[in-house]
Formats: sequence, C-alpha cells, structure tokens
Amino acid sequence: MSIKIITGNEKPLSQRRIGVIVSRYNEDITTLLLDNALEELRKQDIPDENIIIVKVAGSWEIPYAARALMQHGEVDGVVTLGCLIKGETSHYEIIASTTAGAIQKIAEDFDMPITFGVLTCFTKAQAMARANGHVANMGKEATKALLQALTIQEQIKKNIFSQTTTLEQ
Ligand code: RBF
Repeated sequence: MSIKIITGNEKPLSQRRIGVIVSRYNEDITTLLLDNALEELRKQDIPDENIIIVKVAGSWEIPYAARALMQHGEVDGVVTLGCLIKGETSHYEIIASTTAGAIQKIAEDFDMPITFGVLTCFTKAQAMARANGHVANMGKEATKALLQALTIQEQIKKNIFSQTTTLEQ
C-alpha cells in the first residue's frame, strides 16, 4: 500500500501560534465558545504564550480583526467565534451572510487556515445548546478544525511524494 493519505489527525506542532477572535455580542454564549476553544488548544499542547485572543464588539467586526491578525499578528492560523441570534428585523440575515462571506474571502486571500465558529441561530436556547456541547461544541470543533488544517498544510508543504513511508492509513 503506497498511497499516501493526509488526514491532519497527527498532533499539530506545539510551536504554532494561534489567533482566536471572539465577539462580545451575546457574551454568555461567546464566553463558552472561547472557553471550549482554549480547552482544546491546551489539550493539543499549544502553550498559552502561543495564543492571542482578540475581542471584538460583534460578529460584524470579526473579519477585519482576522485580516489584521493574519497580516500583522505573526499567527499561523485563526479561529473565529461569534454568536448571531435572529431578532425581529432582517439585521441577522445581513450580518450572518456578510460575515460568513467576508471570512470565506479571507480564507481564499491568505495562505493560512481560518475556521468558522460563528453560531447563527433562531433562539438563544439553540445557541447555548451548540456552545455547551448538548447539541454541538462549536468552540471546540472550530479549534479542532483549525489544528487539523494546520497539520494538513504542514504535510502538503513537505514533498510528500518523495517520502518512502505512508503518512497515515
Ligand atoms: N452581533 C452579533 O455578534 N450577534 C448578534 O446577534 C447581533 N445582533 C445585532 C442586532 C442589531 C439590530 C444590531 C444593530 C447589531 C447586532 N450585532 C450583533 C452587532 C454587530 O455585529 C456589530 O457589532 C454592530 O453592528 C456594530 O458594527
């Protein structure tokens, strides 16, 4: 079996520097997202001194902070955390789609992984259940996805076809 498979499931390098952008809007939810993101980073041996947290006002402000961090912040990857809850007007739809679109654009523009941990829910109960692990644990999942993307990036950048051993099966 000589097919090489890259899954990103290997331990990420502990010297990686990770940016976490978290919005303050719906702070009870986003604090949970942040706590679970930090727990995952520590579980995966990323030292605290390699973590930078940027707190922004609302989800709308996340893309600018992400772009600035990637350009000037000496990070290797960024996790974005926020919580949008539908209100009585169309504001929610506008912020949700523009924020997601802007983060997607950043993912395309930079040679650096960025993950999407912005909850978009109809009620606060839905958001809570997706932040605290009852339905999902978005802070953890977005962080895991970033660390996985970083290991995938690392392995692809190595000359994988010149290696004699299979990376993972
Ligand atoms: N930011 C969020 O992160 N989640 C929200 O659910 C949210 N709802 C908002 C609803 C309204 C009516 C307004 C005006 C802003 C809301 N924001 C929300 C804040 C937004 O992301 C941003 O911080 C502000 O619009 C200032 O640029």
